[in-house]
Amino acid sequence: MRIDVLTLFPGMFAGPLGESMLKRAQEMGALTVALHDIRNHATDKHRTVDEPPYGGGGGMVMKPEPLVAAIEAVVPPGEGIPVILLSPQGRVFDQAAAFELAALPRWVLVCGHYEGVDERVRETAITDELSIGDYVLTGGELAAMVVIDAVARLLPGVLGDPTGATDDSHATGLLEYPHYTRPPVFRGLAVPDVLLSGHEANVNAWRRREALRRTWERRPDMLLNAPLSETDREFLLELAEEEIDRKRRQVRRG
Ligand code: 4GX
Repeated sequence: MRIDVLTLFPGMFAGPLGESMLKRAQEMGALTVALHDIRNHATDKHRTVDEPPYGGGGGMVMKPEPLVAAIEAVVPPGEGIPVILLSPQGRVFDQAAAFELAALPRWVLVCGHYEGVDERVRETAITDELSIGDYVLTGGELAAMVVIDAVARLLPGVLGDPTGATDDSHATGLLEYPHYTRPPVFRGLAVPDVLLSGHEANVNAWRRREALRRTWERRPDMLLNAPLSETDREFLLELAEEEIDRKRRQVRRG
């Protein structure tokens, strides 16, 4: 997979891309990230990339010519390569979007800065818009790195799991079950017996229940879309009944 990144601050990417899994994915040849400095496409002697907005209001807006020139310099026209702008106005990036991008051979990320980009950049050169969440960053670079990281770990071989990361949180549509490793007792807290039993079916059933319990407690909204078996539904009904009983006792106490 090849990802082209257009940015005014290519230096921001060195840390994340140069360590751990993203470094390994690139060394393996599973991932190529090509960084492009938008400022190289400015044409005046001051290498201007931003201007005050028409209509006033303060802040600065990225002017269209350098940004569109930068995009056109990396995207071969007419090949259907997605050109994705990171912005709070985009579709919220989630695990489903990560899977969609992981299936593509090539795509482009455009990092905006300041108050944003001239609207004509969107109209002429952007095919999609993604937001990593409902908060405001200083620029699209950290958002781009989040997207790259979430997609790279899905590429075959990158996690050491040749099938891709299919068992983790959000791939199952549930939060993850709790994990334990040695020692068996830490500060008086024991690892659940079932995990030491070596009984695989019991371990799997316990993990499934704990994943359901966590999701019920912390992200009940996710249960609306998760694929659930009849056994799962019975267990969730038990959790719901326990909660009703607790609330009933609370009300009785006043
Ligand atoms: N998820 N920001 C982009 C400037 C900007 C605004 C509009 C293009 C269009 C963000 C987010 C995010 C702040 C990055 C504004 N560029 N990006 N920047 N949340 O908050 O992706």
